[in-house]
Amino acid sequence: KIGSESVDQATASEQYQASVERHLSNDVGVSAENARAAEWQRAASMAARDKLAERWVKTQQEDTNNQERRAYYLSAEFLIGRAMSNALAALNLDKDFATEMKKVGAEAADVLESEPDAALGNGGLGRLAACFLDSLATLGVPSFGYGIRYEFGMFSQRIVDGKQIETPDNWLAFGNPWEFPRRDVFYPVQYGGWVDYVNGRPVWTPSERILARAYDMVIPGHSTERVTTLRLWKASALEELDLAAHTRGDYFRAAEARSKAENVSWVLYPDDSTPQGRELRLRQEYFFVTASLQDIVARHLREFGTLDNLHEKVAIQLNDTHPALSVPELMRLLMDDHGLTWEAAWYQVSRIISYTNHTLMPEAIETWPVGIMQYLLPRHLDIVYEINRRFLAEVERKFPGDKALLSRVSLIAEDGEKRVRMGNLSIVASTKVNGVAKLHSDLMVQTIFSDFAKIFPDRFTNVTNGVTPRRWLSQCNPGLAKLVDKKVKGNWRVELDKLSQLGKSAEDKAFHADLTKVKTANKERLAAYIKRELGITVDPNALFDIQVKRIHEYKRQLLNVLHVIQRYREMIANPEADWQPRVHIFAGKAASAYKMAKLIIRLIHDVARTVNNDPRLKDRLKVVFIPDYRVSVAEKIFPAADVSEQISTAGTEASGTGNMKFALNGALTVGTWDGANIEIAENVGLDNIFVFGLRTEEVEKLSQEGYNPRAWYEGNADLKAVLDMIGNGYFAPEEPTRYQPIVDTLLTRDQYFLLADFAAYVETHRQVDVAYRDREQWLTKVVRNIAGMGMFSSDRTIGEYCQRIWKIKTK
Ligand code: DL6
Repeated sequence: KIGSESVDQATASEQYQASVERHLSNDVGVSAENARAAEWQRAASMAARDKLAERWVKTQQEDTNNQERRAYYLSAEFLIGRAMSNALAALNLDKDFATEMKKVGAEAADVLESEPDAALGNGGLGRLAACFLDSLATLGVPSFGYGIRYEFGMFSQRIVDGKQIETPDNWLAFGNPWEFPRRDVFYPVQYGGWVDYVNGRPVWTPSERILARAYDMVIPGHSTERVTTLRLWKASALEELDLAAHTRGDYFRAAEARSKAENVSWVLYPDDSTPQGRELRLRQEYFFVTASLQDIVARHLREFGTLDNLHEKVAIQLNDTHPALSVPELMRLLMDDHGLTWEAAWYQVSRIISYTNHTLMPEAIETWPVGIMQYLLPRHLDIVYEINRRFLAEVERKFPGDKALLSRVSLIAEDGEKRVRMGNLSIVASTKVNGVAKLHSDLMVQTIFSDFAKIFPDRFTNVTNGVTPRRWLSQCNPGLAKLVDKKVKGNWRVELDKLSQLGKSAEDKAFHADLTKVKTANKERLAAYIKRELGITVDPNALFDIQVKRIHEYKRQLLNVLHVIQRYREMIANPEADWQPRVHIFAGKAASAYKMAKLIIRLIHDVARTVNNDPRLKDRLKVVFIPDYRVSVAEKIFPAADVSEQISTAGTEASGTGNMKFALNGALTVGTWDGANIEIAENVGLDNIFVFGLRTEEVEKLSQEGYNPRAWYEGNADLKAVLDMIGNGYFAPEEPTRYQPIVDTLLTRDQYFLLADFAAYVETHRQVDVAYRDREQWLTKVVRNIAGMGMFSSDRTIGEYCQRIWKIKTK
């Protein structure tokens, strides 16, 4: 049998190699002699895609035959990154690809690098959705992801004179070899108009109609032939051309419908955490919700011929509130299009939908002005009002006379401009509502949703996030993966718990030496990238301290900068001391309208300029901002880190997932008692992580007592000196007041308690330096980190969703 498998494998290799060459000549249209890296990339992707297509057909057939419940993951964002390495690994074709590239004289690494990232997301929430797809496929869960095929994804970030410049991300410029346009799958999407009541039945007469067209990406599972589907919707006009207008010579009018329609899926909104409330955004949300729901209902009717059992066969997960219009839309489809009564429709909807919350910040939870809803989705607004009427009546029965409670939980906010509260709408209709880390889920029921937790005590739960170990260890860090292969029995790539076996090698010096080699090679790779991109030389033997994530005040990149400046002061005061050489690396994008975040980026650059060019430091302190942070850059950064910065104010970061990727790649965390840092600490052991700063209760207490940041400034000479340097223009002599807004904010408000946490943070970094010098001790901690990361696989996370929320069996 083994013999025949290897024969099969040999045939598969030859077939793949032949297929790459065929695609190169037949689809890309160049000869092997003339092909450039990007052309090989397209040919190799198409050859892999053919294999995925076979798996897709087989998976669909199995799911149709088995008639099990399917999970549908609705998300406005899927931050997938590159597809090629992952597909090759899943198809077991990675070696064949390398062989083929060698044979034809192409550089495999250049070919992989030429693939653009699919950046259809902002940050954490979108990347989580991508990890979930990988796990849904790997666990063989009957499932679909649904989202928007944005023509332009997350903007590219360039830095000019230390300032962020956004440029459009034209990721489809050369086509997308991974997608399958489904020309026969399209649905109408309607907006506007009015609602009449004919014989008591509502009839919606929309004023605009466009189409949603399906484009599928096949997401392969690992160690299985199962796949899942990411179905993305592209907006198009019902009629692309107004021929009458064209004949009249009115060419603008002739094309107008088309461009107006296509606008809907044109650009991803680049706001992380702070919704903008623009009408086009609401159009986008409704667009992908209605297309996805129509698709789900149509599939169900094809397979079962009735809607009676829809709730038994369909589970829909709302990735935050962006798809919350699913609630009124599914009600509308069931009642208006399929004739169910309100009660029958609600029975179904409330058993189908569940909602994941990703943020505690009240300003980040979406609300839509009733006026815009009335104008764009009048029928849905009626349905929301009716859900609200029935829900408030139920609350009144449970808690009679509590008018304040009614106004707090109402789906409509009435203070000021009337608005629909999308969080409340999602909760009222959901089977389960979950947070994304233990602390976050606890705080969710104690703070923003405490009233709902009283009304629906069994509805709230926690499912801690996870990341896929395929992309975030096996593929991005092949050196470490190889070492793990040697030490760990069993397939850790799909059973990450097995990493705990590394615990017994925690003090093994030979293993430490191997780990050091791998880490150094990864740091050299990143150093070379930094040199190439920025012309800055960094020493791979220095400690690499890294903070990469969206730039946001609550994530406190600024606290990191304050520490760097303090270190700089100490070093120039005592240049001969035996300072631990360090490289402080930052990366991340700021929302285009977020002024303070952009100013922080600029400050990082000005500090870098000053520090990197100060000869007194003798290159022992370097500061680097890596531009255009994205998935493919992250894959180079995580494996190279010694220290992972996870320093949000306690109680503000829902979970974090970068924290998991760093630890999995052997970095030690410097972190606050926030989000999933707490569970990481529980799993790797408190001796192997550097926790500092105020806890959530302490932040709360300080805030209640009246936090006075200026007193902290006056009370700490170092802190005062650091802020004075920033305020006096030390880092921007050409414009000394450049950073006054930062200093003013910190001294008057300091909403995120940087000044209160400064001393503890600086002290923790002193301990890090000491710990880093004791190489064997440090490496023991590194091993214990990797060994403790088993639970942070997205396979575990998806397993929990299946078991506790969707009621879907996994193998
Ligand atoms: O759950 C994924 C991710 C968390 O790890 C982050 O802590 C959280 O900030 C992020 N939230 C968002 C924005 N949310 N909204 N709306 O990306 O989710």
